[in-house]
Amino acid sequence: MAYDPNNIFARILRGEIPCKKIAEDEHTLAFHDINPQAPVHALVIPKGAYVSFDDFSEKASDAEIAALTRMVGKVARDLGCAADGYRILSNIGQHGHQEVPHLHIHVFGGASLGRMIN
Ligand code: D5M
Repeated sequence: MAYDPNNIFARILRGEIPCKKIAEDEHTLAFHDINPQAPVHALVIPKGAYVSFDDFSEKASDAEIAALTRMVGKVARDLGCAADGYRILSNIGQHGHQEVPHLHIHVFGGASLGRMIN
């Protein structure tokens, strides 16, 4: 799938629409999900134009991959999830029921999440 530069997260990255920012670095942005599914529900996205984990895992630089991984861990720690645990998830494409076509890692926490994966 070609990257759509007008998807909602691209617009957040360009500052065209607001977000509740948690943290940012050279390669990544983290913000609160607009429709939280848990007491903590954050999203971590790369600043690069990647549709999903699929193209990211193939085309992103080692620095981008490292930054995304580090940011996911930092966000979970900073939001107080590290001690009791949390869940990370990325929906990919049609079968993954991905809605926004810009890679995002969900970080869920703040309560026992049960055994469901979505
Ligand atoms: O999930 C896409 C997620 O993106 C879903 O949990 C809602 C969230 N979302 C959508 N628009 C916004 C804005 N504007 N701010 C914050 N969060 C948003 P998916 O994995 O693609 O199904």
